[in-house]
Amino acid sequence: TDIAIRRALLSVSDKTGVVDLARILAERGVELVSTGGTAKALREAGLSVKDVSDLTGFPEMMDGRVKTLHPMVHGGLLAVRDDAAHAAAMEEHGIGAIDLVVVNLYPFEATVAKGAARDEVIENIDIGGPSMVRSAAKNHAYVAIVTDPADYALLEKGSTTLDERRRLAAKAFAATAAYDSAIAQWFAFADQGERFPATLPLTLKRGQTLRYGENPHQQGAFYAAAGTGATGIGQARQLQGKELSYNNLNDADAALELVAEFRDAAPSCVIVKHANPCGVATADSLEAAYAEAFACDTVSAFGGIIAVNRPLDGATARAITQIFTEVVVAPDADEEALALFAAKKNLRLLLTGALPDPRRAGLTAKSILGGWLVQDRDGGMLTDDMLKVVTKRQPTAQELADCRFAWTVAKHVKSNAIVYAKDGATAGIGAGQMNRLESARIAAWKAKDAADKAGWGQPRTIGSAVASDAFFPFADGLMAAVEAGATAVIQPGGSIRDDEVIAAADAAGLAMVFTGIRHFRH
Ligand code: 93A
Repeated sequence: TDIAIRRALLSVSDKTGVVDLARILAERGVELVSTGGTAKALREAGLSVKDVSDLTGFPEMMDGRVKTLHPMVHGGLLAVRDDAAHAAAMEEHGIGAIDLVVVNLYPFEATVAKGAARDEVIENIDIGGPSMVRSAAKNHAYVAIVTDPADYALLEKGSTTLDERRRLAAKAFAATAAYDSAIAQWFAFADQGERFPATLPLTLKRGQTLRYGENPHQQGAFYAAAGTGATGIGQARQLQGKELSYNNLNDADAALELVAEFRDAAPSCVIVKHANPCGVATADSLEAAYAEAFACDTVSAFGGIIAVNRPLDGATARAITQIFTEVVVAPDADEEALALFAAKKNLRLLLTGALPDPRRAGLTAKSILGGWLVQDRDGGMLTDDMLKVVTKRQPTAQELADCRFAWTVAKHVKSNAIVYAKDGATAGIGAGQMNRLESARIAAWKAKDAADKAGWGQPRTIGSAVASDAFFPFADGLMAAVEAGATAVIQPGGSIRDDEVIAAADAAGLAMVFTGIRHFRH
């Protein structure tokens, strides 16, 4: 089952490493056949190579659209060598066997990425290349197909094993599938402007393999969405610390998405635990923002994930390193911060560069039995014109600012979400409860607990604004917030009992604004 390489067809757009490979093959007595540009590169390196056009008896034509699409090529690739009829056909038509194909394709994705015009994009759809890849891969019993320069090394021995050819074929079909899905993605989204095409041509490329999944008995890996230009955790640079775990990535993503909402705001800090924020604050300095975020829930912050919206400075890094933190996510970090973190070997530091645009378009997906639920990412943003004061009392400027802040945080809290905030910092966060009243109570209880621990005398929910990710179906949740000391409320509105809820708010002297949109997050 070992096949000696006698004749190789090399046709590559990316010529990296091809001359070295060809030289080694030539030294082993392999006959080289190439398409125009590749043949030229090999000749310039002093190698002797046959043109595909000599093989086919046709010149490369139509701007290179037709080069290798010919029975002299595909017969040599597809023939079953020990089938008598195939052998006879080869004999009759003078078709020579090809034992190795080295191909990489027209750079379709790179052409799209550089913003090329439609014609240039279309011209970069490779037809002949994928055809050869598929012919060779189908006939891997006899033919080796190499699509990745990383595999050039295994050809140096001048022959391939069946095991190698099978592995190469699997890789080759994955490569053409990914190539075609990039093309289909461009047609669907860029050319046709579809948002939810009938077939979702998604290619996911394995990034890092993870030590395990959500639990140690599950395996896991990170797959990057190819061709989407994703700017997420997948592209962040890890500077130090142990390998990121599945949960680290999930939490770091939650922290990054939330802190990105504060991209253009004052210095801000987010502390996430189990994909929910447990403290968020904006302040005059990053150090102060961290201190305020930490104060919201000093217990949960232990082993948490921290994200900030400014380059980390020494003072903030010093404060962060006082307790155990799993991951720190920041756009950048200064020398002093880096030195302080370097002393904490277990702390994983991720530098993201510019934070992603919270309004950017994109799809999110979640697997359910038998398929995936796909939706636009929640890019919903509050604008002034959306806010409607529904109570007799208007919110003060500070209440309104706290309402907006609490609302932004609530968007990133698992439903039911209730967030109390005061002076640009969360005071209490209630997440993931099956009813809104419980979330309101838990958030208030947590705020009281934080106040007791810090010796503040009274919880920060006194005089706070409270945000609810969806409408209050009854007045009871609102009343829990009143009991906690909230004086302003922001919520979507839209309950059939809105009148009841507004009346309760008025009776308690609250200022309440409706947003008209909600932010479920399950
Ligand atoms: O335009 S094509 O789709 N028509 C073909 O027949 C064909 N055969 C090989 N493109 C074709 N190729 C591609 O040409 C290969 O996939 C490779 O990317 C490129 C190499 O061309 P050259 O050797 O001229 O640089």
